[in-house]
Amino acid sequence: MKKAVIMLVLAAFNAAAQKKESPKLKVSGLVENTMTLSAEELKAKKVVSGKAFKVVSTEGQVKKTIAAFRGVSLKSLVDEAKIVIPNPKERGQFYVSVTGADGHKVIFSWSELYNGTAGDKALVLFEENSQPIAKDGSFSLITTTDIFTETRYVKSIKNIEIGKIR
Ligand SMILES: Nc1nc2c(c(=O)[nH]1)N[C@H]1C(S)=C(S)[C@@H](COP(=O)(O)O)O[C@H]1N2
Ligand SMILES: [Mo]
Repeated sequence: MKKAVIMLVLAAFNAAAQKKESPKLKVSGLVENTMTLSAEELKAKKVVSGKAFKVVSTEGQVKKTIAAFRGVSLKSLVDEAKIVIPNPKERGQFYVSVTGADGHKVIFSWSELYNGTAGDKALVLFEENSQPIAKDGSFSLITTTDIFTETRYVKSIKNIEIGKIR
């Protein structure tokens, strides 16, 4: 009897260890709704697709090309999380930071997303080259309006955080 219980406990631990957690993307900071999203949940939102995104260095060298991609706009996620801006006059002081699993971090200003062209062109991808992004985690970020796109190409995104400059 005792042995059977131990076996059962071991089996349960084993099952838990084998169950692969799918990577999640966190949207947090100065927002009303903190969100934790899986690739499946992103797919259920308004999906944007495109072709031939070039990762270009600041010297103009093409580092690589993403043949086809699918994702959602960064702005749509920020909108859903809803930034808390108590004083609208200070909206130009807010930013959105995007951080990879290795700590690599880039930012977008509120004005870039809401007053400029990057708003609908900064994309959180769940598919690169028509495949789920497996190697580097589930999500990456591209900004198709950037000329030199390398700096804001973030692989394996883990966090999107809304903040305000001090
Ligand atoms: N998370 C993360 N993303 C990153 C980087 C990084 O170090 N960490 N480096 C950037 C730089 S400098 C380049 S050139 C490209 C390289 O992408 P690749 O390794 O897929 O060719 O990723 C960009 N995105
Ligand atoms: Mo680079």
